[in-house]
Amino acid sequence: MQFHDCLGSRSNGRFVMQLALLVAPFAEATVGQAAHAFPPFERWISQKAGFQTDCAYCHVNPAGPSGHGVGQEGRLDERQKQHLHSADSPILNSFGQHLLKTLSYDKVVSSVSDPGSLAVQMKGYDLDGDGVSDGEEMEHGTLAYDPLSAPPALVWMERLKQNWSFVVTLAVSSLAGAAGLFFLAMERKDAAK
Ligand SMILES: [Ca+2]
Repeated sequence: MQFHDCLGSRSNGRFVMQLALLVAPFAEATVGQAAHAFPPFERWISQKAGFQTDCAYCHVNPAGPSGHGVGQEGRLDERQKQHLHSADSPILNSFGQHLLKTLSYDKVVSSVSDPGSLAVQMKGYDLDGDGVSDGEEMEHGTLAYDPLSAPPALVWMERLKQNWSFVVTLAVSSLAGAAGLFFLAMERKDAAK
């Protein structure tokens, strides 16, 4: 896997500037120490999450866009290739498309030198509506396009915030009920004497 894999291809000056970022992961692959070298975004998410993610975090194909498989460039027709860097890119999953739609292709690519800034920019969005922002999901490695994939603690906190009045009411009611039962028991105990 190369830099090209998780960012798509474009033959212009920006990629030349970003070439330096290619060198380290590509070198890892060529020296044979790793069969799989990780592009900056994938590597950042994996480091933050504490487990290995793959290109499927943003791309259709877990192996990235290079190749002839589903969601890879070799399988696209000319019309589809015209949309490679647009918000309806055929090589991106719904979160990848959401990133381009929200920030633009250029902003996403410019974040490659500081992947954490991409997560910061996405903290104002929640694509899957699970209550955990896209940026927080990136930091935890959970899928920002899947409401069933989210950090449990953050989901619990969000639900607590949304339902705090119900929780308080339930707690007060429970305490009142327990107190009532206690005094009733005490009264019966006194009456039995
Ligand atoms: Ca979310």
